[in-house]
Amino acid sequence: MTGRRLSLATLDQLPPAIRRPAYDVAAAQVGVVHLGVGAFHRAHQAAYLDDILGRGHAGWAIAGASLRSPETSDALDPQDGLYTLAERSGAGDALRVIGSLRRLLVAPRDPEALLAAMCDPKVRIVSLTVTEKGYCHDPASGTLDEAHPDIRADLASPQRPVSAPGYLVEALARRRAAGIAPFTVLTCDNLPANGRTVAQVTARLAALRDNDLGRFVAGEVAFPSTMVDRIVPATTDEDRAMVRAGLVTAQGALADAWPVMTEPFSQWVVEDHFPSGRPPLEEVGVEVVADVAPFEHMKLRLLNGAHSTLAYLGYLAGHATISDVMGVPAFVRLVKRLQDEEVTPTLHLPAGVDVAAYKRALRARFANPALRHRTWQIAMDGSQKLPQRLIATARDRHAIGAPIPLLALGIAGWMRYVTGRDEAGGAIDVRDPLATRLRGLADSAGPDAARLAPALLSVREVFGDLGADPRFARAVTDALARLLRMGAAAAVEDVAAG
Ligand code: CS2
Repeated sequence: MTGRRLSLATLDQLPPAIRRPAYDVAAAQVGVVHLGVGAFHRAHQAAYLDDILGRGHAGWAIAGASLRSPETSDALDPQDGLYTLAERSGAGDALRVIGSLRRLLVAPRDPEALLAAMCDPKVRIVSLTVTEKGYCHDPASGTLDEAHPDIRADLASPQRPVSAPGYLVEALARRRAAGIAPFTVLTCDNLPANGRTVAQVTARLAALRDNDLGRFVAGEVAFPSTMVDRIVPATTDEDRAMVRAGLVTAQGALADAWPVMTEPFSQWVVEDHFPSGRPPLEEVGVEVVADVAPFEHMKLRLLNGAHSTLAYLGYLAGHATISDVMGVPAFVRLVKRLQDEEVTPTLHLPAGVDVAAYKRALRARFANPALRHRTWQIAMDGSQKLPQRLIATARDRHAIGAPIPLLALGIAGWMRYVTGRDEAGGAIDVRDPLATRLRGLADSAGPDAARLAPALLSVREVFGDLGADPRFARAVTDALARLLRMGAAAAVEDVAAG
């Protein structure tokens, strides 16, 4: 990155229209360590905490850690942790500089520095966005994958962890040994019952180290559940150029090595269970509730379930972004029918939510023309996402004998996608922890739904025991047969027409 950079020294030169920290950034104190300092965190939690700091609560700044790649830290260190958040819509781009990220850490470079930060008594929350696969769990059952290479490494050398659960357990053990109250673990990933799942994974890893430590984690550490929602496509060089053109000063434009693109919408629902204290989240629009489950189901099934369906089928039909897919009337009809007919009847809605308005708003968000959210990006890690996004809904429908033609088409889209070949015979760059295994199953089955569907339905991490259910298998096999025969665009047209 060349030229003048966004930093504390240049912040005041920005035009007044660009919102910036309304507090003394240098005086803010770290109260949260965050694992997984990627784009989603920087568009969501870090923006809420920027608002909290702006309201005078100086103790809630963030130390953000990357568990793998140093890229974010290397980009933001020369900028004093400052970065631009661009809220994009058809009405234009609103730029805002965020200051809540006060420290950047790269775990593999200096694991002790991260553990020391997690053991600071002033740190009362350790939050996470490490994506679904970062929890090293079995997606279908939610239990720790004890054979996971990172978990084995963490059991072999607990003091030098690799995985997110490994860091949590080691830091909690050190705090306990030092007589420091545990931090609250705040997961902000799209897992089902995310607090409970992370509690289970962490307590199990702790117990594998030492039973007493396992009991301590299970009994003394709080793991509130959350529902997080904001669409955040990966940043491109075009986005960097757009931001640079907006960061004008009298001395020329300022470069930001890693701005984050997002939409105007944002929602965060948090279970109120923070025995070690928390920021006054209600002041900045966070919904603090007793039970997150109804919000979580609504969001995972209506938003993420539809997103994955649009991503697989849209990619196969040749569309690069979700807003492109939403330009095709048959896809819009498919999503609407999926949401109305197959998902909504499975939900116990949160009190006071107008679900029709919620769904309309979702479709408008998907259609946002200013967000270039790639179908390929959402298609990533499907083995970790499908269980809570589509399969749980199918399971509930199945339990009451209700049909699932639309869910089945989404699941079939995933099956077609993980074969690694698109409809024109070109290669698909399938990113998934199970990619090699899925590809192997698909290669031996060949492009025949009657063989391919059962081969993939046997993957228990994804389907659990539902894969063996003849009625479910028939619905998915039929959908896959249609998809292979007609291609995605025509299959969507056909199924959406009902
Ligand atoms: C998306 C989510 O990439 C994906 O799988 O479905 O990241 C989605 O954009 C967010 O959950 C929206 O809150």
